Amino acid sequence: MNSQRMYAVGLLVASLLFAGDPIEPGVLLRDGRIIEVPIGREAEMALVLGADVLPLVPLLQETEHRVYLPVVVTGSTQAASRRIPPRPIPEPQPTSEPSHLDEHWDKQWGAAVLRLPVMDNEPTGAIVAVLDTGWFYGMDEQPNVVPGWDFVDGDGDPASLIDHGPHVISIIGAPHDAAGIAGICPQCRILPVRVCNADGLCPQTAIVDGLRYAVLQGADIINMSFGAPWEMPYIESAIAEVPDDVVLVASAGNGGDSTPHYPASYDGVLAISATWRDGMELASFSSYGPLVDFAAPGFCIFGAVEEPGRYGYKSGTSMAAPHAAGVAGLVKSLHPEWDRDEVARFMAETATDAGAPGRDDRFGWGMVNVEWVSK
Ligand SMILES: [Ca+2]
Ligand SMILES: [Ca+2]
Repeated sequence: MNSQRMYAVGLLVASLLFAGDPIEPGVLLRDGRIIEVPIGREAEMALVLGADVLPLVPLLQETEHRVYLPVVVTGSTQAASRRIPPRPIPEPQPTSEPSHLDEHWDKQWGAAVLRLPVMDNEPTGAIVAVLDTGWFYGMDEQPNVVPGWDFVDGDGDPASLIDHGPHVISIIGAPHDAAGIAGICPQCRILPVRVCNADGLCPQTAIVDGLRYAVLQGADIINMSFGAPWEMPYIESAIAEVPDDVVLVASAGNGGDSTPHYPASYDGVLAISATWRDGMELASFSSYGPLVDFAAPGFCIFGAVEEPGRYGYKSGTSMAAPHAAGVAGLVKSLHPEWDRDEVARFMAETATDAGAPGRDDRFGWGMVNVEWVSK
C-alpha cells in the first residue's frame, strides 16, 4: 500500500472512530471464508481491504432502535443510525378485543389492529420461510415449524442463539391457544433458515444459499427482516431467480429516511414500513419511499425473546415484515395458485389506507389487515 492511501484510510478510520459511533466488531466474508473482525487494528484492515470484502447484511433491530452495522460502514449509514432518536417505550395499553385466549393477547396491539380472528392451528397452510437467526426449539408454544437449515454453521440445526429470528417467527406462526401469543398465520408452516449469526450479521452467501434452499423446499412466502442501504448484486441475482409464485417480503429499513434499503427495494420484493402503536402513523425509525408496498405494526411488538419460553417487546421494520408475511401466508393458504402479483393485489385491495389518500411513499398501499378472513 502506498503512503498516500494509508493516510487516506487512516483519516477515514479516525473520522469513524471520533464520530462517536464505535466500529462494531463483527464477521466478514473474504475469499469464501468467514473471518472474525474485532475492534481495533483488524477493523482498520477490513476498511483497507475494500472491494475484497463482501459486506455483511445487518439485521434490522430492534428495541433501542439501534441498527446493527457491519464493520465496513459508509458515512451515510453512520449518519442514518445517528438520526434514529432514542425513545422511551410507553407502557402498552390493553387492546379492546379480548377475543383471543392467548396469555399475552392484551399486549398484541399489532395483531388486534390487523383484526386477527381466532383460527385453527392445523399445519395445512402456506410454507413461510424465515431467513433470519433461526428458532428457539425449546419454546413452550411451537408454531408449525418444519425442518430447516443453518447456512451460518452449515448444518441441519437452525437453532437460534439470539432472539431476533424467534421473535419474527412467533409473530407469523404462534398457535392460537391459551399459551403465549397469537400469530398472524397459525396454520402456516414455518421453514426456519438460519442466515444470520449470533452478532446479528448475515453473510451474503448465506442469504443467497438460503433463498435457493427456501425455493427448493417449496416456500410460498419468504420473509427477510434484514437489509442495508447499499446494493447487493449477488442477492439481487438470487432474488431474480425466485419463481413468481413465491411472495418475497422484506423490512423497508430502520433508517428513518427515504434512503432505499436492500433487499426490500429489489424488484419482486414487498417492502414493509413500520407504524406506531395507533397503527396509522409511521414509526420515526421506519424508512420510506417510492418502493414501500405496505405498512404493518412495527413498534412495541410482543413476541418470543431472550430464551425459550420468554416473551417481550421489540421494535423495528424487522417486526413489521413478519406481520405482512403472515398476511401473505393467509392469502396463499386460501389461494395457493396465486402468484406474487395476485397476492399483492389482494393485499392492496384489503389494506387499510393511511397517510395521503391512496398509495403513498410512507404506507404504500396501506396497513395490511386480515379482516377479510372472517367475512
Ligand atoms: Ca399462542
Ligand atoms: Ca395512503
